[in-house]
Amino acid sequence: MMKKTKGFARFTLILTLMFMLGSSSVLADVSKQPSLKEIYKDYFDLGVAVNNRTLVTHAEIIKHHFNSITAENEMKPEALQRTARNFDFSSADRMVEFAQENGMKVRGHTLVWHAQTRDWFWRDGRNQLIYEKDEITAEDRALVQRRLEDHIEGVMSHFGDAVYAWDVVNEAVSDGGTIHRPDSPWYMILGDEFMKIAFRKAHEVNPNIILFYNDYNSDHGYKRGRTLQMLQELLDEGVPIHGMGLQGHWSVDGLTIAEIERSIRMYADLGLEIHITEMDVGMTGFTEEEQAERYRQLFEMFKRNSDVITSVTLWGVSDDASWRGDENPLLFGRDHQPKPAFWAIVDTDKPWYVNKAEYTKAAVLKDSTGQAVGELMPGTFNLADLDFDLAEVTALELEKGHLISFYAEENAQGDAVHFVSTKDFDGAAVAAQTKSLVVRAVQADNIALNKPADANFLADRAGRAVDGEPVSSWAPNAEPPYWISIDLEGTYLLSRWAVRLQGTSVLAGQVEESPLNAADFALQVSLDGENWQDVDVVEGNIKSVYDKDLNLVEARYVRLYVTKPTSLDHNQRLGVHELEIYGTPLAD
Ligand code: 9MR
Repeated sequence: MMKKTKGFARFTLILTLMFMLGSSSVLADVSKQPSLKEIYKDYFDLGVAVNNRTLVTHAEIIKHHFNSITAENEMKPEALQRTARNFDFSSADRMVEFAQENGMKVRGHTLVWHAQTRDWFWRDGRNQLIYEKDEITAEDRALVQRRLEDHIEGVMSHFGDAVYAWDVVNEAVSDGGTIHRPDSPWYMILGDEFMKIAFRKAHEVNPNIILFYNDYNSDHGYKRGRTLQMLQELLDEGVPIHGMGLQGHWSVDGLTIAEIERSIRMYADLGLEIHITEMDVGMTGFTEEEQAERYRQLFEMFKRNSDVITSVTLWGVSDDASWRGDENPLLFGRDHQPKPAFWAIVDTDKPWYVNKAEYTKAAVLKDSTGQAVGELMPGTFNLADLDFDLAEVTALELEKGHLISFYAEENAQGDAVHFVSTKDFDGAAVAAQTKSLVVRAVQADNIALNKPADANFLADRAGRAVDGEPVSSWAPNAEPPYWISIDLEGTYLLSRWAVRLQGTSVLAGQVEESPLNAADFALQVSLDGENWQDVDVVEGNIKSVYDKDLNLVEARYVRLYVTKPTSLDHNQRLGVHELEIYGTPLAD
């Protein structure tokens, strides 16, 4: 046996430390995450802005999830040509090399901008800033035009086809009343010619490259009209512009999805290809879940418009490496782990937590010491095949929106008992009576929608309470009790119910509280349509919407049973505009 020396001990210690770091580090986890570029490959390229630091610190995430990169700063004029004719491509080349080694595309950002551009571009032979001169001469203009063209030529010929698309001009449209941003030295010196010069030169240097105009807030009404007008005029003159870059610095609130979508279609109607070039979604004042929902809706909309959107680039990898870091706007958190926003775009048809559970875990089972003895993904398992003993389990921790069902027979057959998270679970008793279990997401749809409905008054109008139409209602006008029942046409495990009462109607003023609602009522459930059991009893309600989570309960039929409307004396009228039931179908 090898004798342990001091050196050997240190070596094993380092190995152990490396192993510990390795096992908990991002590197170890990233490959298990669903790859975003794979998920979106039939829709558009998925890009990310990188910088010298993140190219190293976030390399695994970048490679796994993205198939396009943009240099956050390293291809801007001040980075490539800090002083006249002294091109420095070192950082930019490293990025192109990284992209090529990993089969990624490179978007170039940006050739012509008023910012991050050294002012030597705009100084005359006497070192005077030309745009500050009282009179700008033809000679001054020629000088600046030459520098502009030389920069474009130098940069584009250096990268050749390795940079497949360029933001030729960035942020030229004004935030005020004029079309052109008045404080841009390019505009001050060359007038609106500078756009034409830039695009024509870029196209001349390399006709293979797709050329973009890129800007922020171009989807906002205040800026959109002017931007469309400017682009239309340039296109009418035959200026080679191929694409519109919408930066996409959004927030959880702000523009509606419909408004952003309308803008995308308007730019596309000019015949332009659309790139979302600098996407992030600031979440100040909102939760990570609300941010996730906004990301989900945006990506759902991008997919709908993938006939014109060919690339979506996130402006940074994780919140600690974002220009708006205090707004935590990206898909990965400060710990470089996926946020709810990441999980939300993995599958835009499902809630983020369902996607997350499918790739991580949906349930943790713990013993009396608080130790996790088992972890389960969504799925069906026979107890005999589990690698832990259910009898030892005394607590269940389900991921948000999930439940666990134990069945009397193998393969989820026979009678079942159902649980959500609980600290008080008798694993021994459950194990003695069951042979299989199912872990699944609670369904998020309203299962009462358009199902057969019946009532003790105005039965022919009962369907109006389950038609998904908020204006129509079932409105009995007689002596209570009133009831309306729904046949769910299958057995479900109910987890939530909601009723939208008279106060939600336009006539009642769509008020939060109203004397025209229901005061005393109950939700009842039944398996046979004859024997009913109260599962939620409410007294003295005045709210127009009652929405409540339920203790899991099995039902085929549900009934709203109203014993007292809140309505005024002499008017017993009650309006049920919508009765909603949420639940998960159970295998028979
Ligand atoms: O993310 C970039 C940040 O690191 C720079 O400090 C900043 C300087 O202007 O530019 C940021 O990127 C901008 C992009 O080039 C153009 N659109 C707005 C972006 C955010 O400011």
